[in-house]
Amino acid sequence: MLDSHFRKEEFKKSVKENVKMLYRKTLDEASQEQIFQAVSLAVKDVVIDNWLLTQKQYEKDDPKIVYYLSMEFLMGRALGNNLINLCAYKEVKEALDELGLDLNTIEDQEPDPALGNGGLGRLAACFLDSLATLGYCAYGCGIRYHYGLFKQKIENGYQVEVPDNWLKDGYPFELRRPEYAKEVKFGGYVRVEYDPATGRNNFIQEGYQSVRAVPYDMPIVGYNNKIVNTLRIWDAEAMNEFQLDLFDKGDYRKAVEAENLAKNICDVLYPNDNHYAGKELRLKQQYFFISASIQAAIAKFKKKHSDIHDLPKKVTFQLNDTHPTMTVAELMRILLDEEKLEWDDAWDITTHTCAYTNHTIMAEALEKWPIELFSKLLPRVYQIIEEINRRFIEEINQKYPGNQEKVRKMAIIYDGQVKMAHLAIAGGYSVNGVARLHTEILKKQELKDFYEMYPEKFNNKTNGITQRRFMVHANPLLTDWITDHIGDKWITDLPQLAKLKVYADDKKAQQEFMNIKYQNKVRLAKYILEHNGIEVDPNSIFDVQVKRLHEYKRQLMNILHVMYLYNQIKEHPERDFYPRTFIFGAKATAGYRRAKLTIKLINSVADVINNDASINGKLKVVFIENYRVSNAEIIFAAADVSEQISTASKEASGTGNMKFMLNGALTVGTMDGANVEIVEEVGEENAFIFGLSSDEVINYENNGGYDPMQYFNNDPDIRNVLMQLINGTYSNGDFEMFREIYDSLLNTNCSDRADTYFILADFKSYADAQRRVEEAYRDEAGWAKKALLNTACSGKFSSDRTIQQYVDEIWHLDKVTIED
Ligand code: 26M
Repeated sequence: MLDSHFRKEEFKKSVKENVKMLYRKTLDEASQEQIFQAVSLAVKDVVIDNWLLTQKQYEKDDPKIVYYLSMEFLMGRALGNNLINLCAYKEVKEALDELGLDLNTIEDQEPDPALGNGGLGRLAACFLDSLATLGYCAYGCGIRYHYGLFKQKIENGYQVEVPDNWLKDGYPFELRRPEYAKEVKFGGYVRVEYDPATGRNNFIQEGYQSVRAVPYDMPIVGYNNKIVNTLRIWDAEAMNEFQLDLFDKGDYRKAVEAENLAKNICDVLYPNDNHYAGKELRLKQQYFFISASIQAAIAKFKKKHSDIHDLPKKVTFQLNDTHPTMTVAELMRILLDEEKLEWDDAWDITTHTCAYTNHTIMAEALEKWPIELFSKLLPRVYQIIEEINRRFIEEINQKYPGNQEKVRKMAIIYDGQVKMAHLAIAGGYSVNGVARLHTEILKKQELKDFYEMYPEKFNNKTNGITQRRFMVHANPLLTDWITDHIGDKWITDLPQLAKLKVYADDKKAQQEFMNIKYQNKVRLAKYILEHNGIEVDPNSIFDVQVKRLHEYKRQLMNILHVMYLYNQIKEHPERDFYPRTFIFGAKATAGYRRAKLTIKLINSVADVINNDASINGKLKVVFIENYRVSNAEIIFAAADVSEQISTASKEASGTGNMKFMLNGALTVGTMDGANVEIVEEVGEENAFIFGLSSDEVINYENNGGYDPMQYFNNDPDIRNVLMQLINGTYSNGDFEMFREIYDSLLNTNCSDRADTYFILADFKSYADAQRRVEEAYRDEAGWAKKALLNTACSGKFSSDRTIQQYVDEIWHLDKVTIED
């Protein structure tokens, strides 16, 4: 299906016209950035037609809507992806060629909209792609951060954070919608007033400050189906009329306060990943976008429906982790105070409309807000949560009479804190984990009491990724190869990749497959040379770990193993060692000292190893600066080995693991998160599994008995590597530089248990898995087969499958098709 706007001549004309109208320039005078704007505008023109068509169809069909509420949407660049989903990429590339322009260069002008940290935000973006592609009516709701996740620079081996001013040149794929602005109220107090007409109390918030929430809409283009959904991100502005009014009354101070409150709400995305910090501004951000989103959703519902009791039939609010849990209380507030419903009625509606996804079992990620902060900022919402809590405790007491322990563990408000996860579970009809193992751990451990009380709420939805971005856009060579062999249905039906299995032993197919991998490695090598100034050999094994830097993800174990290999090569220069390039990419939260020191360690080890001519280039270490969605696409396509080495039980799912597998990389991994299901699909013989099981880890954690010092005492290889952290090997003789890391593994001076993430326990079995990698890689045909099978068996991990399961088992949405 080729849209008429993409007939080449018309498209070329439109680009030229746009350059003229926007910049008063001819093509040859325009900068690449200006050409990007002009091309994007030409594409937006087509997208908007389909956007209008889609909204008309929704208007007509009145399907049930899911609102995917998320503090983060890690969208990545839109231009290339939109062209892919419009099935116009090749035509547009050719048209631009004819104008003497290069589409890749133009795509590179687009800032990466980085409105997310990592897995959770990228998952939200994949889900929006799948929802549009499958034809479901969905809105993403979030925040229009003026600064996305920081850009990472590496200076002297250290991470330096640089602000990401992504809106600076104007973003072509957003549309300001001031006509849908909403008022959001903060602070003040609640006045209770008896209403003789209804015989009930009215609760009136007074003395508050208001912020105007203004939505910006971004189009979400479905694949080849004319559907365009909406990502609605809210920006904060001062309430102008209100402000003028205050000026008239001479209350200048209040006017300025209102202005200031609005000013900073949407300034910046908090760069924490899997860590809760308890900042007031973060709470403001949460209520700001939730209140605006829920108000807008209710207003939309009421346009078509007169009975608010029908809300659960027409709307689901999916909470992406606990960050949007305010939804439960805000919906209650609207139903009680504005719709004037009775409590039980309102609660019934709320608990049939909200659903919660849990993304982590890391204790430090759990949101617990101090009640003092909460009640001051959101007095009416807090009052409602208190009543929810009172009734919830009543329910606990009924179920477990006299069991104070249950109340202590499950209450929504306890120890002076509001526990957001408890509110999300009590206030919704579904609780899901993001991989089978993760959901089982939730049921058996972290949320055991809640599972006992509400077993029917719990379900699993194993994560997925969109093949449109992570194969069709990221890996055009493999895309064409696959389509040549099995047709193109896999683009919307990934399990069709299984048809490739018949080629696993086919010599020609193997060669072609590995040749494409080689070309993608050349592309990455070029990127690394341009961006890092390091030359890497595309014939070496590309062994890649890219993800946020966190202790539980164990980048430290990876680099310690590199240090170990280096020692081995130096000690046994005669031994055959298959050349390997270890590639890292990771951002660390600004305040996370140990994570930042790990980045420094990786870069220091890289410096020493890459400059040691005596090892003949057998080993290279590269830290790719500023890992993000756009360079991820190049990295996944080029990987031979995928490092998924979290401490078992800690990684809820992982989604990078799936992107590697799809692109034919083999997993070195623990039995954690979705790795378990990856191995189940591809077969244990086509992956390299090692390490403690989640049961073993949990057992140590619950019962003690882990002693990392034993490994240090009894294993000279481990001891050597650890000593090199404190003898200056990688720090120009500075003994102190990496001592904190050394201490974290063996000591004792640290607040937590030594080696919290069982690096020493798993080290030898990791090294052994890596030996098996090398051996397997030497068998060229054998490796090609394994790589091909990884791609062929990755069908389960499409977000299309995940979304269909959300639809069938949680949301129950109606499928929509666009009538032409
Ligand atoms: C919390 C409080 C204040 C500021 C930021 C946060 C916060 C932000 C992001 C907390 C957690 C955040 O993300 C967690 C995350 O990305 N979890 C990952 O979710 C993926 C998708 O389900 C899983 O695949 C990963 O295993 C999981 O770590």
